[in-house]
Amino acid sequence: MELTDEILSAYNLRIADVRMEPIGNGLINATWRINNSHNSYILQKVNHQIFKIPESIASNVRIVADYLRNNYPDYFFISPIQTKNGQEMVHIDHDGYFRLIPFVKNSHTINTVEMPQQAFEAAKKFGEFTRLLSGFPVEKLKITLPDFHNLTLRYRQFSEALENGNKTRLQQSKEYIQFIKEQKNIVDIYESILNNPSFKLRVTHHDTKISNVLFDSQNRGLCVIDLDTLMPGYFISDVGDMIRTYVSPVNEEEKDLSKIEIREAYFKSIWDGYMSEMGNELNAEERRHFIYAGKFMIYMQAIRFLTDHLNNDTYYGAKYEGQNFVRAGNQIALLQKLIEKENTLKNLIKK
Ligand code: GN1
Ligand code: MG
Repeated sequence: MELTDEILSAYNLRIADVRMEPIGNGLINATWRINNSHNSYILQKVNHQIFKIPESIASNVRIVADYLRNNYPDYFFISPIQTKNGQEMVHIDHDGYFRLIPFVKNSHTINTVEMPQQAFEAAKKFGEFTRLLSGFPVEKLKITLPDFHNLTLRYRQFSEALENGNKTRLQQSKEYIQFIKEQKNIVDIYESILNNPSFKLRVTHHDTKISNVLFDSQNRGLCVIDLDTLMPGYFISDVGDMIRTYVSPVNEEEKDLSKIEIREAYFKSIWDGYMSEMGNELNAEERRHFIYAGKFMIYMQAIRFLTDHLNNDTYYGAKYEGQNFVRAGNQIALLQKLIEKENTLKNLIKK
């Protein structure tokens, strides 16, 4: 992307004074680090093909920031920098929506979890975030992505792709399709959760991967970032994505499935970190679904990647032929390994 003065001048910055480099590895938004001689910033272009109303993200962040500032003034929370006209974003015609965020000094992000301590810290940060917002009126949050973690709908989209998808790819994906159909009980349990009054709608991050936590130089968690999908939700979304992305030493792009592993110590650290904050919030019925959370998110991600592959990569795109097929196979292997270890994991978190 070309950085234009139209974007920067909204923040009283000038293109001639800054250096810019792309950072991050998100699949949806694009991110750059911008430096001038005094300061460092993060610039993000919000993908408005996906987030159709970017203003609703800005609104959510604003009301949550206000609540946290009023109730927990010491809590470290990063909001976008306002433009000189007091706006949270800049809209450039025919280009899109941009936001500027201050870069937190001495912070860094990581892309893979290499120590259980990192899993603990991240889980604690996400748990703390939900806990501090337990008194926040969750219905005030705007829905930035309708049906984002609606597994019933994801399964329906998968079924539609089985009818209308790319014929060659359907043929090639037979085994994966079969596996997904066999695990349909994961959808049934999700539907029972929707009807279970013990499950509470909470302020949910919905994208708890490790690169959405800032760490300090001692590997302590500083704060959570990327609030695009901040919406009312169930704890299984946040805990599930942590299990999905912290427990295996390799991520969803890995082609060598033998490298996928369920690292028990990392799973235990997610439990310890999350429960250190949410222990008094989650009831027995919710806790009973802690491992299910992992199954729910891994299964949903396998479905989403495979559906996209069958639909010719229209959502995630593909950097090489078959990338979403690889990702789906990776997530299926991860789910299989999680199911194999379920009893061992249960014993780890038994009180
Ligand atoms: C997308 O853009 P990113 O990487 O933060 C996706 C998540 C998936 C993830 C898989 C809005 O997140 O739901 O889990 O890719 N976000 C959206 O890597 O679809
Ligand atoms: Mg994200």
